[in-house]
Amino acid sequence: MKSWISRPVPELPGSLASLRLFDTALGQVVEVGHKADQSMYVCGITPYDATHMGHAASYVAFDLLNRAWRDAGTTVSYVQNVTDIDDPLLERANATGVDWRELAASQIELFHTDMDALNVLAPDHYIGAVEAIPDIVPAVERLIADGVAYRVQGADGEPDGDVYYDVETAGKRSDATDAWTLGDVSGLGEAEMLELFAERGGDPARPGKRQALDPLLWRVAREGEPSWPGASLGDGRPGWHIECTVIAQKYLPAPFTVQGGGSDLIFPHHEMGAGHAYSLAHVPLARHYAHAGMVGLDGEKMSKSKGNLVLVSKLRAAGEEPAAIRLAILAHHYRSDWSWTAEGFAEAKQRLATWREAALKAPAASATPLIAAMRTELANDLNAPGAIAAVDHWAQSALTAGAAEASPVDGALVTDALNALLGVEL
Ligand code: 5CA
Ligand code: ZN
Repeated sequence: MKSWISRPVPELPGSLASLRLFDTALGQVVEVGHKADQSMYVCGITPYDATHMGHAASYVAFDLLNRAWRDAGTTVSYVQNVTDIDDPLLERANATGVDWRELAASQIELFHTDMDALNVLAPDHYIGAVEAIPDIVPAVERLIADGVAYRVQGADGEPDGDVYYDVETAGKRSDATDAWTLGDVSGLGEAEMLELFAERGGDPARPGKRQALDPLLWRVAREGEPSWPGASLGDGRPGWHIECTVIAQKYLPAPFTVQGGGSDLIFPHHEMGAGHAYSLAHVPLARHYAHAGMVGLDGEKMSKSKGNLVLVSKLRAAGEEPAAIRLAILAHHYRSDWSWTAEGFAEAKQRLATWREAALKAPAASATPLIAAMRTELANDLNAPGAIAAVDHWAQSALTAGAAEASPVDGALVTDALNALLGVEL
């Protein structure tokens, strides 16, 4: 599928030192390691209500990682999916009387426009679930052949043949130190897993499953639902986790460096995806799992059902500047849960105006130490608020020094650094 197009990233003198990142599975900040090539997979949208501030914040978070790596002189392979077939998309399409394909296409288009506006670098491969089906089918067939997936007999009017992943059997397959067992990514206990599984698309009570937590791999065709050829599986459509696993395995090295998404993807999505991947490839899917915090509105969870979505496109249509939206997001550490507020946005707009004024009055020799300070902050688990504080500090001294001492060279360099490292265009 076509992606959006990245805006150019200015080259800066010097480079970022090696990066430390919080690893969800290890529960601590780790050295990511300085390599010539890094790779990341960031879970994409399910295109029915794009792009709210929570989505935007998760892509801006991993854009910081992308930019930090690039600044360190690293080549980055970046893959993102789009869940262009899944229950929530079909439910929304049915509820609103829109064809699911049209709904998906329109929301994907909107998402790309928003990502471009927010200066988020585009993935190298942008892959839809539907286009991945020819790769997903043989993967599911292999899992069945290997005895870690099974078909369920239909009950209560459901057809026979839905395929589920056997988490228990899969987890016992290998005693290699890097082998996956349930809980390795999320670190959750069974009760928490059961609750989240039901909340986030799982079907713990489905009759015929071996374990309540077994996730769906292939859903055979139902009347009135779209389906695709599934070879020995029969016509149907893929489950959610296998989609990301198969796309990541096809387009990235095994293991790739970072699997990213919002913290609501830790379980079951990234947990199960890691399991699927290990069962298929016998190596871990990713070296590190990283997650961005959840964004709410004025202290409440942002959700379509509550009608409290803050959409990037709506703000843009109201004439708000994308750079200010991005700066409002970056004022919060990517791992924290936070709320979008009018005050927070007003502060970001004010800050952007201050920085613009300061760039015209940048003191001589002020850019190099500022860039070093920003790099130090960003290398420390992508501490954007720390980097922002460094820029604020620099801006205050620039504005105090007065225009007489202004150095256009430094102003230009700081402007480049804000763009290259934070993605904020002055
Ligand atoms: N298509 C799947 C991933 S394969 C999906 O979760 N789509 S999504 O549209 O629901 O979410 C896209 C990304 O935005 C995910 O990384 C998700 O964790 C993140 N996200 C969703 N809601 C929020 C929120 N309120 N705050 C922060 N991030 C969010
Ligand atoms: Zn995903």
